[in-house]
Amino acid sequence: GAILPLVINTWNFENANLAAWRALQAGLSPLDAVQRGCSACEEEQCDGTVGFGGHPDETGETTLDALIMNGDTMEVGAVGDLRRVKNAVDVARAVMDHTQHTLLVGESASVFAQDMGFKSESLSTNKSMKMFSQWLSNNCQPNYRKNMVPDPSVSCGPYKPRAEVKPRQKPGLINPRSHDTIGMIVIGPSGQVVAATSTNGASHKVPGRVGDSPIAGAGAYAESSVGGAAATGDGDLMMRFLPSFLAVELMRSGAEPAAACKTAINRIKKYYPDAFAAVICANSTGGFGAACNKISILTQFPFIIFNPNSNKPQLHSVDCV
Ligand code: SD4
Repeated sequence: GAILPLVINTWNFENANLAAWRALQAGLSPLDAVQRGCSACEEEQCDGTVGFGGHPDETGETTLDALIMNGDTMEVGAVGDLRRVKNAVDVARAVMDHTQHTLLVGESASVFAQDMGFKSESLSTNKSMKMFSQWLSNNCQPNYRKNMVPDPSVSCGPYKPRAEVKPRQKPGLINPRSHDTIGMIVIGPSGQVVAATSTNGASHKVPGRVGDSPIAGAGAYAESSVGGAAATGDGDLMMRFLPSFLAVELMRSGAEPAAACKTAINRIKKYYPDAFAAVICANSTGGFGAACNKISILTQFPFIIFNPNSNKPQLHSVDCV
């Protein structure tokens, strides 16, 4: 029989898991629960990789990506490159509830958020400013530019294409652990599957960069008749493969969650063996699993589940393959 409800999320983000579980216990909908869970991570700045004060871009600004998906109706709300608003997943929910759109980005997303009553404030902290100044004093290295050189008269940028094009930089090796999204799947007591993500993306990204997290099928996906998936890792590479969509499709064809996650990871690995990539999966009966690509800095991937059997947030860890 089904073991429901289920809350499962990436990494060791226990308070987020607990917040979602408590919301379910209080009778809130799975959608509200997954939103509460990701929101808890934004408030506590999980790992410095979710919410304000983390991972400044090339100009020193922290920007946020988030998504929420309702697997009953297939509605999605998402924001990318959101500026000056801390509550990224709440804004994503507002996109879902108050517009007919799926994804709003950049300054315009911030204007929308302001219209919805969200507070506009700097997302910088002493910590993020320090990361930024260290990066500047390190000659803006590492960075995400390919075949480009900064104007030598300025400390960093404007960038120009190199006169002589160098071979492509090997992908997947920039700041491999500098970004860890919260991705969460909640399955309600009656089998409603929802998913959400929230992140501040990649350190020293080119302004305007949007990662995998706010893209349906990449950062997360949910369909109540099948299950859900959520991804974390090097979004620039992962989003080329829609791993969350792929994992849900594999579960639709009968794959167990762990096997579905593994195949989604293997697809990325085939092209980018050094990619930092992990996926969590859950099916509509409460089965769950995860997979990750084994690289030097990630040999085991932690995730947390809460279900009626665990009776508390239970830390799991999967060996990367
Ligand atoms: C991104 N996927 O923006 C996110 C970050 C992440 O573990 O998940 N890091 O690339």
